Amino acid sequence: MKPLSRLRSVVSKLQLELQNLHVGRSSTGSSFVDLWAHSYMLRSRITSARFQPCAQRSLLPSDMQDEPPGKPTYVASLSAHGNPYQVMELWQRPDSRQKARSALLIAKMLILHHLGISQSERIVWLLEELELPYKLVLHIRSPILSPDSLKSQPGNALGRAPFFEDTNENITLSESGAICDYIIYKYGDGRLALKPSDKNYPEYLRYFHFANASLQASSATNMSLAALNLPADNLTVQFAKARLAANYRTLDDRLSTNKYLAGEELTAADIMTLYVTSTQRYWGPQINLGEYNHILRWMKDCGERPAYQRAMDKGDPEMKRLLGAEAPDKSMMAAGGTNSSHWKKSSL
Ligand SMILES: N[C@@H](CCC(=O)N[C@@H](CS)C(=O)NCC(=O)O)C(=O)O
Repeated sequence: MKPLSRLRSVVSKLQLELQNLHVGRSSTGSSFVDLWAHSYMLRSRITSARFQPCAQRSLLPSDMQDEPPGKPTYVASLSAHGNPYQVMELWQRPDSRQKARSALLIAKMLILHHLGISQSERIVWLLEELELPYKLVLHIRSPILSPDSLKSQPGNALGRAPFFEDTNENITLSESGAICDYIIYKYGDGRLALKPSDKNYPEYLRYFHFANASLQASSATNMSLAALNLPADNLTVQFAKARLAANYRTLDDRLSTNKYLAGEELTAADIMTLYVTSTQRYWGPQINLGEYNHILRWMKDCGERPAYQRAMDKGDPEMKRLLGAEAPDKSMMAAGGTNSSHWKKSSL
C-alpha cells in the first residue's frame, strides 16, 4: 500500500479528520502503524490532525534534540475536545519507536511541579526512567516550606510537592505513590512495577509502600524530635531512634541479597525509597549510613543510572547529592533553608 492510501486507511479507522497532509514528506509504513497504535487510545477525543516536519526541535524530548538534523521527524498537531496540543511522531529510528509512541500521546500534557530538595525528585526520576516527555515546573522553597507559586496551583489542596497535572484528562494529583502508579499504568505500560504474576510482586508492593509508610514516616518523626533538642534519655526520642534503626536494618538486609528492592531490576519501589536515604538527610535525621554497606552499594547503583542523573540535573542542579555515608552536619531548618548555601554543591 502506498503511503497516502495507508495513511488514509489508518485515519478512517480512527475517524480522524485530516485537515492538511504533507504526503511528499511523509513517512514509512511502520510509522503509520505507530500512529495508529497511539491514536487508538485517544480516538474518541481527536477531532483533527495536521502533520508537518518538525521545525522546532525544542519540541522533541531532550535526548532526541541532539540527533543530526535531516532525520524525518514530524510533528502532528492534534485537536482534542477543541484543545489543540502538539505531539511528536514519526521518529524513524527503530530503537526510538517506543519514545516516539509515548511522545505522540503525551508531549506537553504531563506537568510535574517539583519543589527543590524534596520528595518530588522521585517523580522526576520516574519520568526520566520511563523516558516520557513532560513539562517540569521548578519551585524554590520559601525558604523552608512551599512558595506561593506551588501552594496556589489549582487542586493542590495541601500545597505540597510532588504535584502533578495530566492536562489531557483534566486531572491533578498529589502523593508520590499515587503519582507513580498513575504514570506507570496510564503512560508507562506498567514498566517499573511488577505484575501480580511475578514471584517478587509481594516484595515489590511491600517496599513501594514501606518507603512512605514506614521509612519516611519514621524519618520525619526523628527530624521533628531532633528540632526539639530533648535529652537523649527521653523515652520518645529513644523509641523513635530505635524504630528508625530497625527500618534501616530491614532495608540493608533486603539489599544484601537483592540488587534492587524488588529483585534484579530497578522498580518504583527503589524510586520511592532513595529520596529518604539520600536527600531527606538534609532535613533530618542526619544519620551516617556507614554501618549500612548494602544500602550504600544500592545508593551508588541508583546514583549511577543515567536517568537518575538527568533527573537530578534537571530538578536540583545546584544541590549536592547525598549518596554516600556522610550526612550534613546540621539540618536545613537549622541552616535557614534555601537561604543558606548549606545544600549547594560548592559549599560542602
Ligand atoms: N506524602 C507526600 C508528602 C509530600 C510532602 O510533604 N512534600 C514536602 C516536600 S518533601 C513539601 O511539599 N513540603 C513543603 C511544605 O510542606 O510546605 C508525598 O509522598 O508526596
